[in-house]
Amino acid sequence: RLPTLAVVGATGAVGSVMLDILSTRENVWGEIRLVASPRSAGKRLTVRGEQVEVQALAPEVFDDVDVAMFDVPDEVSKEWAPVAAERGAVAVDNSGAFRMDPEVPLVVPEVNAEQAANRPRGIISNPNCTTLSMIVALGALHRAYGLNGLVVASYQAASGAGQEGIDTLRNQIDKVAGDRTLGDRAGDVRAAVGELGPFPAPLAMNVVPWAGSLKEDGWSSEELKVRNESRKILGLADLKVSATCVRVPVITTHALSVHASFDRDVDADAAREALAAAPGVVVQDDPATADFPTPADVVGTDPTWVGRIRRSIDDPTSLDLFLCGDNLRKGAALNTAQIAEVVAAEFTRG
Ligand code: 2RA
Repeated sequence: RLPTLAVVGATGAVGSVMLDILSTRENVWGEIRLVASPRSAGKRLTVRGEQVEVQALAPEVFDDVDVAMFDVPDEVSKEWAPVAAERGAVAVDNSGAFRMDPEVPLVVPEVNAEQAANRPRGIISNPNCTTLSMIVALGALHRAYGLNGLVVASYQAASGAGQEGIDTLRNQIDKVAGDRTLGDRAGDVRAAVGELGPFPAPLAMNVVPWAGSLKEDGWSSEELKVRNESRKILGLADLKVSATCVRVPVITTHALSVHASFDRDVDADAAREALAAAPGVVVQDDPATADFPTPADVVGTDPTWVGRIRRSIDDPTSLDLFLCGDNLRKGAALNTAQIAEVVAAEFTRG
């Protein structure tokens, strides 16, 4: 019997990418049930070429479900992932609700797939999209050299803030496009863009050094997620991590510039080879021909793209690199689907 899958949050920004991913990856599922808030119940969505009616979230939708994916806000996951688990499903959750729970594994299949089996609460967490956009490549470098420190600057896309983020950036771009008087006086862009939406400053024609909510000592929640989740996924409880998370006027695909320090001397060519050999990573690195990853070229693809790989001039044990990953695919839906497939393999193995 092929396992039954429920997709909770099927109508959201990540949910629609999930339906595309489930329709194009090798099919390992029997029934696929689509679930959303009562507001969206009754809608018909296409998955694997078939129309499926969306059901309202309720305990009974999890009956006979083997794996339930959640792409919903933290508070919805907090309440409903345990309900799915109680009813016998393995919950794969893409919210922040359980990521740092010691009884919930935080899984990136290319890095720590084996941890998916150790799930005392019946819940597996999917990391935050910013962590996910770099961690597959960093896992490969850790295996080669032993990672001991990260200094990260992110360049995060508007869609990380959901459909509201996308709509806000598009509306702001409409407002400033074609106005050649803007951009050389303080405040002129702010006056022109209108609604700020989920961002604390204008995003069109700007960069904003903020994502998430304010935590202790001036850190943002997003910066703490990059630190804490990287430590948990790599199994490096003392890894030194400093992150500065920045929003940029890109619709989809997060980019990161990373200074990574290791236990051993590194070599840029050997690092390129280790990255090129790693599953899920593509090296695009020839600055002489302007060949490096950018969000505009990477969006819609599955891998983590890496370029600008250099050995630090002042420290032979450090590498500097630039990474790009589609925050809605590997950063969210794809990694969730990959975790679910790891669990599905347990069912088909019997
Ligand atoms: C962001 N990482 O980009 C967050 C969303 N998960 O805002």
